[in-house]
Amino acid sequence: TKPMQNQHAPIPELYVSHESAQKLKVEAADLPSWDLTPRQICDLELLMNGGFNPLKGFLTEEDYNGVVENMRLADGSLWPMPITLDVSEDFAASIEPGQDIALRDQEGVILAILSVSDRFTPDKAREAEKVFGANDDAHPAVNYLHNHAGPVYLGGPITGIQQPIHYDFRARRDTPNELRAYFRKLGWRKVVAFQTRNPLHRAHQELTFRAAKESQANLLIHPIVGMTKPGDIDHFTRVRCYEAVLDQYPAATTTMSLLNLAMRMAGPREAVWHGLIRKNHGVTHFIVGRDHAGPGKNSAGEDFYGPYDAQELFKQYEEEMGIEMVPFKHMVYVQDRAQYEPADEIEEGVTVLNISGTELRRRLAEGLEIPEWFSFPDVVKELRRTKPPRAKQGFTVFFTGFSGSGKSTIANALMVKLMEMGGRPTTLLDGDIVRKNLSSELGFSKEHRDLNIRRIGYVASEITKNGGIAICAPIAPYATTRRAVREEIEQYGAFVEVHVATSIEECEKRDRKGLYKLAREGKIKEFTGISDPYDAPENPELRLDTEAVDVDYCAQQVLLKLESMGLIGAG
Ligand code: PPS
Repeated sequence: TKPMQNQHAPIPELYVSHESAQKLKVEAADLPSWDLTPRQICDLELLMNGGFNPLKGFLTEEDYNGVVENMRLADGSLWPMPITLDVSEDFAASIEPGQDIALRDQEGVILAILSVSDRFTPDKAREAEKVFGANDDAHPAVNYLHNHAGPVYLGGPITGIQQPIHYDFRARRDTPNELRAYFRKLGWRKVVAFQTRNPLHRAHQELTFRAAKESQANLLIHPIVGMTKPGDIDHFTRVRCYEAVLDQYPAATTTMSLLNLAMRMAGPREAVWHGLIRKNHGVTHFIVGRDHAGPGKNSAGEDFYGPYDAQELFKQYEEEMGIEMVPFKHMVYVQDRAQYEPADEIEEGVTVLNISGTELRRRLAEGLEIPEWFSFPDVVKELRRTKPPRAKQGFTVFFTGFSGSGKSTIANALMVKLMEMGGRPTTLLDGDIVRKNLSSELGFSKEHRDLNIRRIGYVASEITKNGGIAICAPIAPYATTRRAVREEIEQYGAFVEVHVATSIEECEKRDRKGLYKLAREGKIKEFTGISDPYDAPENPELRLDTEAVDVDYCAQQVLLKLESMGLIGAG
C-alpha cells in the first residue's frame, strides 16, 4: 500500500497562474471550441481543482478501457468512473489528435484548454454493463449515456484557465485545497464526511452525529449541488434545509461545504468514487449507507444493486484508498423512548416509527402534518415553501375543440368563477387573444398551428411554474402537440385537458362568427373540421357535452373536476 498522504498538504490542481491564464485566454480565442454541457462543466471543475486527482484531464482511450474493465487507469491507479468528454460526430470529425481545443461554459467563457491526444468511439453498451451494471435506460446514467451523451469521446490533458462561475451560495463552496486549509487551520485531523443529495431529517442528523462520535472525528456535511437524480429536490431548497440543520450539532464540531459533482447514481462504483473525491478534499472517514447512490429500480422493477453492495466494494478498496468507511446504520424512531436507534439493535415488540420518502412527498402534496419526531420545523418550513400543497400550486386548464364549440365562453365563465373564489392569479389565454398578442404573424398551416400552441404552452408553463392558473382555449387540433405541451407543463403542476366535444354539425349550425359558411364556400382555406383535421383527445381529464347543457353548468363541471384533483381547496 502507498504511504498515507498528508491530508493537509495541498493536492495538485490543473490551473495555470493568473498571468498565464490571461495570456492563454487570448490565444485560446482562435482555437476550435467546444461548448460544455452542464454535466461536463461539473466534471471539468473537479478535474481542475483536484477533486478528481490523480486525473489530469479527460480519459484517454487506454485509461478509459482500464477504468471500464477493472476500475484502474493505465498506470494502475484506482479510478472507478469514466470521466470522458463526449462530443458530436461532426465536432469530432473537425478535430485531429495533437490539436488544442478551447472548452467554454454555456455563456461562451473559456474555462480550459484540452490538448486532444485521443479521439475514440466508445462501446456504450459495454460501458453501461461494466460501469453501471446493466445496459438499461431506466438507470439515469445509462439513459444519459445513450440518449444525451455524444457518440465520440475526446481525451487528453487539461490546462485550467478559470473556475466555472457560481453565483449561488458562494461562501459555502470550497475547492479541495480550500477545505484542506480550513481543516488545518481548525486543527481537524480526523474528519468524517457525509454525502447527500436529499434534505436532512432527524434520522440523518442522529446518524451523522453518531458516526462522528464513534470515529471521534469532526463532521463535514458534504452535499451534492451539481447534478443528482432527476426528480430530486432542487439544491437551492436543500442548502437552505441543511443550513437549518447545522445548528443542531454541537458548535465548532461540524461544518458544511457544497460539492459541485455530477452524480451518476452508480451505487458501488459511485461509493468508491465518492471516497476518492472526499480523500482529495482532506477527509479521513466516509459514511456509506444502505443503497449508497442507488438509482432506483430497473425496467423489470428490480433494484439495480443490492443494498450493501456499495459498502462491500468500498471495504475491498478501503486500504488502498486511504479513507476509512463508516458504515451507517438504518436509524428508526423508538416511540417509547422518544429517540432514534439503529434498527438492528432494537428488541422485538418495540414500536418504531418511520416515514418513507414517498409518504413524505404525499404529505407535502396534500398539506398534511409532518411530525416533529421526523424532521426539524425549519426544514419542514423550507420544504413546504418549495412544495406547497397541491391546492396552492399552479396548474393549467387546457380547453380544446372546434371553432365555435364554446371553448372561449366556458373558459371565460371558469375564469370568472375562479376570480370570485379569489386568492389565485389567473390568466386566460384564449385562441383569439393569443393570435392577436403572441401569434399575430401566424396562419393556419400545421406548422403555424403547432407554433401557436407551443407558444401558448410555454406561457402557460411559466404561469404554472410561478403558482398561477393558466386557462387556455385554442382549437389545438393536433394530439402530438397537445402531448408536448402537457409534458412541458407537468414539470411544474397539473395539466387539465378539457375536450369541448361539440360536434362539427352543431358548430356549423350555430356558426356564430359566420366562418363555417365562408369555409364551405372555400373562402377560408384549411378550416378545422371542414377542410383541416382535428384529432379528438382520447383521454382528456374531462369531456364536456355542450349540446344538452348550458355554459354555467359546463364551467361548474370543470370546477368540480379541479376540486376532485385537489387543485382548489378551502382557504
Ligand atoms: S389553432 O389551430 O389552435 O392554432 O387555432 P386558434 O389559435 O385557436 O385559432 C382559431 C380561431 O381562428 C379563427 N380561424 C380559424 N380556425 C380554424 N381554422 C381556420 N382556417 C381558421 N381561420 C380563422 C376561428 O375564429 C377560431 O376561433 P375560435 O375561438 O376557435 O372560434
